[in-house]
Amino acid sequence: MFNKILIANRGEIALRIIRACKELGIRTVAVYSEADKDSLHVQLADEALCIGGPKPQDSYLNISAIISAAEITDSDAIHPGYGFLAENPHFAEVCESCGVKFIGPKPEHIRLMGDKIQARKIMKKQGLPVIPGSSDPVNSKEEALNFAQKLGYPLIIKAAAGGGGRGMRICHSDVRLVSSFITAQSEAEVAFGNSQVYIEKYLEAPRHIEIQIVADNYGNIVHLGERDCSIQRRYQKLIEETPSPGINEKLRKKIGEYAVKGTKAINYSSVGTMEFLFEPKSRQIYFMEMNTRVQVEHPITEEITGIDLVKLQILTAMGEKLPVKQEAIHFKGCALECRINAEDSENNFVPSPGKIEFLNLPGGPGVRVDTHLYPGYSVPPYYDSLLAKLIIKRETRKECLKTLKRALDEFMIEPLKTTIPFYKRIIEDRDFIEGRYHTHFLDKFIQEKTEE
Ligand code: MV4
Repeated sequence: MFNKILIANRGEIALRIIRACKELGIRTVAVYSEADKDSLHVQLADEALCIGGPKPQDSYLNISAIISAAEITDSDAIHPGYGFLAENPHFAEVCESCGVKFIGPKPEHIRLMGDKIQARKIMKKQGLPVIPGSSDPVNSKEEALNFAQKLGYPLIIKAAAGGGGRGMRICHSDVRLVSSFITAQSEAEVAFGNSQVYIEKYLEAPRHIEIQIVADNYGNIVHLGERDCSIQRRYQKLIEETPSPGINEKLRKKIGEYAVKGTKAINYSSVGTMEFLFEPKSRQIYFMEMNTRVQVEHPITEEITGIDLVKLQILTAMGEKLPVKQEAIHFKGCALECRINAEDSENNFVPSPGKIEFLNLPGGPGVRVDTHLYPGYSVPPYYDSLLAKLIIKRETRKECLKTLKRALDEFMIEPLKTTIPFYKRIIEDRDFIEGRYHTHFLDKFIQEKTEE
């Protein structure tokens, strides 16, 4: 049993974790940077410690400061949230060696899934369909050209230590492949300290479908359905929804079974997300990568399953057995999330931090807002620009869109520039309304609007 959990994060996810702890009767410790002294997570936790300067390196990524804070406060466990240290296997190891439970998977699983080449290999061996491509690192231009012969163009070069779109290169010809190969390798070395790259066939217009899984320490694993995260800009998701408008019951079951099979094979524990690409033309589904953290978009899964993912993550870390069997999990209704960012969507999404003079959060039936904002709060410029998650839950997708429209109209964050006006335009788009979209929908949408 945990008596006290330290939250190694900030913003809305720190609040989300504090709420779960309070309902479980667990005390909480907030850590914060000098830039976050007026933050709500500092106010709402039972205790709070300043751990360093505003730069992430000095505070939320400062492993020794965080471990010291856990020791000073006699915390039993650390919840890393998402981002920062959430997928750092070294941090998870340091926690364990200091006798503090890391609320997440075992370090070996974080490390394994952090290597996208290894992840592909393991999942392929388990019989999951993986995107056609190299099964080992591609070490030379000659090897790369060999794969191009076999697979045909277009191809994509990805960093083994990448993920989330960083360090990727799309190639349409031998000439481009050769020139991109060396730059991809050296970029990967600079960005991740690992120059290994691999090659995949590039799918032109897939949907991004991810499956939420939860596993305990005793080999029990369930999946909680999919999220469609195809609506994104520069690999930043903006709208997520479940169920996916592009997936039917049969396919949902099949992808869910793949996700459970793959995570069972590695004896995974804690929450996790298996990412797939779905190609509507061929109706093929391919495993892409696995995330070993709780994700930003987890609330939409909570809304349609009635399962509290953060509580389950804490309980499984405490060594409790999964309280539900797959047969008892049902998906009810539709849920959708819009990420409200401090970015000027009318001006190339430039960051727009500053002081909030007036705030009106939407509410009423079907509306959930996960946010750390309050009137008078100053959004610091040092961190990601997420201000709030607007989560809508309704019986049908059509009703979701109606509720979303009125919730966006109610939402006021003055005088900051946000992504709210952008969502107001997207929900008027015929293809979006019909659920006909893929991973390049937003690029096209933005391009068309800018040309008008
Ligand atoms: C791909 C792909 C097409 N084919 N891989 C982008 C994020 C990173 N996790 C992997 N990504 C992609 N990998 C192959 N073989 C297209 C993307 C991609 C994408 C994926 C998910 C959501 C949005 C995306 C937007 C552009 C490209």
